[in-house]
Amino acid sequence: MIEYLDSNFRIYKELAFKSNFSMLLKIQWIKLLDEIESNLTKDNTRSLVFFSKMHECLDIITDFFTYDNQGVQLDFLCSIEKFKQLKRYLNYSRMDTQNLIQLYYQEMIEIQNSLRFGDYGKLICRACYHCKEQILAVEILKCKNILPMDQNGLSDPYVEIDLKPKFVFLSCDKQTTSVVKKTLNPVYNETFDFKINEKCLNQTGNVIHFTVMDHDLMWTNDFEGEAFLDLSSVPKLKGDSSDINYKDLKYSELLLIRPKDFPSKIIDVLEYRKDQDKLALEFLKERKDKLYI
Ligand SMILES: [Ca+2]
Repeated sequence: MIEYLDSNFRIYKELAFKSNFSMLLKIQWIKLLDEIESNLTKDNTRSLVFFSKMHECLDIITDFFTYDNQGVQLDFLCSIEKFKQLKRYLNYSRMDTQNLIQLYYQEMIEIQNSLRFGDYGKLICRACYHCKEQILAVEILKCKNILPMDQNGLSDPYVEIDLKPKFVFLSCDKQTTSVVKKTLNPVYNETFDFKINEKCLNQTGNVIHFTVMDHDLMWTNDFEGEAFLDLSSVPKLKGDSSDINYKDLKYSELLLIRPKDFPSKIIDVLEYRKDQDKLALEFLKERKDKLYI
């Protein structure tokens, strides 16, 4: 392909004015990105080797188009949104599954922090870490303005609290608040302890995962929304837990989100791996119920 482009561009270069030639290169660049993207999404059975080759291919084409600064400016090539997306996607495809999963939770935290308004209500909670006892304490205060899930225009909400990624917190089980019946503004005032090592608080991509559900007696419980709290933002308390004045600890107001509103390329990459990769499969299984609601 490079040979083809080279010989054709040589002809154009001789015939066209410099500005026209540069315009032609830019148009061709965007067309090529379309072509690469359509190849990536055509088939579900792409292997890691395939992704790696596509990444190499993108690098070679980038070099060709910039041509030692005599072609299109690298800044222009890199400024195209499709190029950024492709590059990110192909970078993901070269990362190992554990890193990808941690990056996914990091993405969720970034989304969470960037939002000013939400459609699914909010969760008010706070957390702190007791260094001496190695206990993470998570307090669920209340939810506000969640969506009605039942025919009476209300819900029976409860909150699941879990630490993610699962492979980091293997010995921590999910914990659950009580169900508050027939309300869109449930108050819980419940605290949950998790025994974890302090170093888990320093690793990016480690999060507290909150899932708000509507309890149903007859049917499957409904997903209201979820929220994430970065473990590295949790204050570390040095004294004994009995000495601590909890009034000084601030509450966080977390907007509930639904992952279908923020499709992630990381999910696509893990989908390709799931048949050979148990970790990817388990992660997707756990996320699956929420991804498309
Ligand atoms: Ca219900």
